Amino acid sequence: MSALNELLGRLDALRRQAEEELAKSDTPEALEAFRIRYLGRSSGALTALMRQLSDLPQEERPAFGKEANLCKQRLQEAFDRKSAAARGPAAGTQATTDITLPGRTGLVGHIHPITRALTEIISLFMTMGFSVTEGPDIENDYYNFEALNMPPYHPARDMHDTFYLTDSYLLRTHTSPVQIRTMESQKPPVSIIATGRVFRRDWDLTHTPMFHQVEGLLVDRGVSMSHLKGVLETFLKAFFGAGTRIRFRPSYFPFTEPSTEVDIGCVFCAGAGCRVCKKTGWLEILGAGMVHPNVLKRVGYDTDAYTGFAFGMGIERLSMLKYNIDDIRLFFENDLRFLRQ
Ligand code: 2NL
Repeated sequence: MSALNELLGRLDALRRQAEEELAKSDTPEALEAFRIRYLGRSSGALTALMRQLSDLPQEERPAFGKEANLCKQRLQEAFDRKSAAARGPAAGTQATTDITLPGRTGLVGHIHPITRALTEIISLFMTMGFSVTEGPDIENDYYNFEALNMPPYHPARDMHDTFYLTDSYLLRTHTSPVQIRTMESQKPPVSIIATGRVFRRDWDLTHTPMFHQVEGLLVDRGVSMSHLKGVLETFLKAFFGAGTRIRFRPSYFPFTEPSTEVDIGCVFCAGAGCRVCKKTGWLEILGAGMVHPNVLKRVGYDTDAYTGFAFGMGIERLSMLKYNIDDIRLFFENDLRFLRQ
């Protein structure tokens, strides 16, 4: 074997040995020992082998020198990679992920409190057999007023309360038109709730020009006020808690007769009297009544055979009472501090 081949063989053996040992060197101490043993400038094994260059004939020296340098360079690179990894990701290059940094959490979205209340209300009434209906925001005078027993001179039509778009079109002031349209197209029995946006010219602590309403309607043979009471009590106890106290006060709406307003025991002071219930211990929560015969007649229902009850409530108000929100305007400002809570 030539002297060159002999040296190249030893170089190859040394490279294998070094690679094996580097693979096993996992601590900073082991890596430093590896560096001194193989790559050290004065006493390293590679340096020692390279010194043997002088034993070779002149013409064979460049070939061995080239191989030896390449080997040293490779080992050095492998060593550098390994030590960077061993010193921890933070000590690595910019491309290395530092798993010791605190994680960046994504922003979690929230269901808007109106949507939350609406979803729960819908699901409670569906449990009781009601279907959910919707209709257009823009209505005409007939469906918003006339069909609901509010003739042209009725004060609720006042420009101060209603957004008129033209002489004949307006933004609906309640979701009742949806129920009128349903009754026009469907024979009794009817049991529906209508949900959606409604519009009134109001803007203060407890009123916004747009708010959300849920109205309910049930028409069948033999429907009475006690059915209305049963449905509303079931709903209110499920929504506000089984211990909720409920009272029915006589009231007036043009589209129901008799009419009632329903209160629940104040959720803030449990009836003791506070700022929210104005020291009465009660909170007004919805309006209801037996559908006025004029309304049933106009949609072509036989009022000798059928009676019905109806009710309406503002979702903002229910949501405020349930989630303890004290200003209705918070719903519509989309302040993230509010929405995140
Ligand atoms: C309230 C009161 C109410 C109705 C809505 C209704 C609908 C038809 C016929 C008869 Cl189609 N009545 N709806 C009845 C009583 C009260 O709403 O305070 N709403 C926020």
